[in-house]
Amino acid sequence: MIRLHHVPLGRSFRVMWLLEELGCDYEVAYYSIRDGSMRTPDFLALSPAGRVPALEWHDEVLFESAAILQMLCERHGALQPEPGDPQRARYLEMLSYSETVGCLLENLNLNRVFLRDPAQASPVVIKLLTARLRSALGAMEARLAGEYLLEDGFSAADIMFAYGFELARYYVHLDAFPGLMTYWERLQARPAYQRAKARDGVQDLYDRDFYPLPEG
Ligand SMILES: N[C@@H](CCC(=O)N[C@@H](CS)C(=O)NCC(=O)O)C(=O)O
Repeated sequence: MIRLHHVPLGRSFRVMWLLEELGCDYEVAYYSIRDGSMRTPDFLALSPAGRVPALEWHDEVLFESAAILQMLCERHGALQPEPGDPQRARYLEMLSYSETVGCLLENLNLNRVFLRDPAQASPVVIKLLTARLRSALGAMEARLAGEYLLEDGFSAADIMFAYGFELARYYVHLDAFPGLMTYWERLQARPAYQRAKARDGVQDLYDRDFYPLPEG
């Protein structure tokens, strides 16, 4: 039995996409960050910090997207360079770097989307976080050499990173990163990505397509 605990457009989408790439059969339990469903004792027993993803994998329960991706790749012997492979270090670097991007997005979300009173948001912090996000993406634009993050082809590192790139569009103009845009279009064409998108659900995080920088 595989059950993914998921928020539409949340980091749990990474796991959903990988499960589709691996051809797994899985159930989805849907949550919202806004309705308290992630603070129930039942959910906290699965994910102590009340976060998604959490994955029930037969008789195990795991949280943290990078760890879940890593576990799934290991169990399937797929979509990651094995220990000892020359691409392994770059792969691990990209798994972690994706959460550098993820944390910037999370802090932008807190300031721009989740505060009940928008007046509590800090324009200075928003500008700083947006600049840091732009620079984190710029570093990847310069790094991207071939079709995917690793020379050997598509891997779970692409899933980790591309999820953040998809969300960054709410805060930065992605046409500033033409290399990443081409890469992103290539990933979106993958049948497994499209199957995952069909199961993602309706997001209730963002209420507009783009959040421009505050005035001043
Ligand atoms: N580093 C964790 C972060 C998980 C995380 O923060 N997930 C968000 C959704 S993208 C969440 O569940 N937030 C709920 C909350 O902050 O209450 C991972 O990659 O799994």
